[in-house]
Amino acid sequence: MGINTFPENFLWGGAVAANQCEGAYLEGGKGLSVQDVLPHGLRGARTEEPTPDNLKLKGIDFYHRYREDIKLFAEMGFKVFRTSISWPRIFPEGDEEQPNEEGLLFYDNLFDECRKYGIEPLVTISHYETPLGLAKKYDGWRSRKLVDFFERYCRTIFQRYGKKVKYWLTFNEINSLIHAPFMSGGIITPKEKLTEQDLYQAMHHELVASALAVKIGHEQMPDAKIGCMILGITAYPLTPDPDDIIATMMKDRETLMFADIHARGKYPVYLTNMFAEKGIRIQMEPEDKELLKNTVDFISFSYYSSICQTVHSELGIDTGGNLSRGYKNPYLKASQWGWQIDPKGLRYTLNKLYDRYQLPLFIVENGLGAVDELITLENGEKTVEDDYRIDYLRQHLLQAREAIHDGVELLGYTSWGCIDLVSASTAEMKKRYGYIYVDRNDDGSGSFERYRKKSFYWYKKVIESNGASLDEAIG
Ligand code: BGP
Repeated sequence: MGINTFPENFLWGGAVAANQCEGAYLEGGKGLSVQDVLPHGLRGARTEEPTPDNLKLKGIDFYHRYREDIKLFAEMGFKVFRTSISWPRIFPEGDEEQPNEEGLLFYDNLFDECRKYGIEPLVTISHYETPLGLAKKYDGWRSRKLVDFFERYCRTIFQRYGKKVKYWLTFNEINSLIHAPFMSGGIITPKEKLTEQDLYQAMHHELVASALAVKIGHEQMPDAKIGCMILGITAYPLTPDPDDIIATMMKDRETLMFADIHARGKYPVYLTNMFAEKGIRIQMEPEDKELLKNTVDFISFSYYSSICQTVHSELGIDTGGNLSRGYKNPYLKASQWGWQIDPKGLRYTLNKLYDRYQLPLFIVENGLGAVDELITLENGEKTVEDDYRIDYLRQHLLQAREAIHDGVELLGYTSWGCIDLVSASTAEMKKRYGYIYVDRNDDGSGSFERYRKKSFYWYKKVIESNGASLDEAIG
């Protein structure tokens, strides 16, 4: 391998999640998921029933158009495609004894379609789509019972897809449970009524379930690679004040504690001490300690931006944003949604994680959510001239390459929302990430037609050249 290249078998691709693209929310025997009653993402309240303003109910109609979409991914040269299995397609209420065959068949076909083009599926087992039945009956992951239902779900899908899927992720952004208990953990009790004890207990259940998935996954599929997935928010000190350094270390731990447990197989001392200080007592079952020792094969994470930390709140400006907030970095620009753009932070994050765990890493989300304008070229082709997106992705990939040069073992890169989809935090269509434009709008209008953006051709070239074309200026 040359100095400035990506490894030979680097897994180039893109990522989506079932709930943000499939639609068909009641087809094929699917039950409701928490997303079906969250029409406005994290911005608005949960509804009692699905409402027509919820764009996720139809998504981008991927359920019916996946063949066309995978063909487009293949045209770009994807080596890997990350998606999730919608848990309520397999177990509609979550607690059934037997799975829903029609749901299983859908993913059989989807993975076969990927394989047809030599695309490796990378599957998230739980991506913010806990069956609503489990939320209503058990208060989601607050209940230990969820570990059993999750185990049944994992055994079912490992058994069924073990020969088609090699790469698995347990919980999407597992650390988000603390910030978004309903969306991330199916916890129906309002956030303001939850104590830290409640949240960390739910977190413990997910961590045990994640380790159990690794254990049974390895037993059922000896060649499988199973990773955790962390919301990769990197914090910098706003000033050199040693108190800001410590504040930053504490902020980072909010993220790293999840990777620590997945990679080291036990709770770190700083966390158990924090529990003791706060009087938090985690109810553990006798087998939990042993179970947690089933550590992951690799660490995957999402990376969009970085934040600053400071004890001098008068010096900083709140970043706003969704899941993890901090202070603005005066050296960085932000996206239209206020997410600070920091490509070098990706190199830093990769190095930090690799130095800490010495495990292979996988960037499974990264990208720019932006408003796109569909235009018609002289030859009649419809497209989007998204140089801003190309620039964002190019800068990040160049930094990923630097990290590889630093010695980081990086398995692959799946940019987020490789085809436009409904956003998670705000449930909008106009926040687009894709290489492929989908004619679908916030008011529910649109034909669902697909169009290649300028970034489509750009990414195709990046993959074809295994990253060498990143050195070219944007044409
Ligand atoms: C992550 C989620 C994704 C995704 C992404 C972008 O937190 O794992 O599901 O959507 O963020 O966020 P948004 O869709 O809110 O722009």
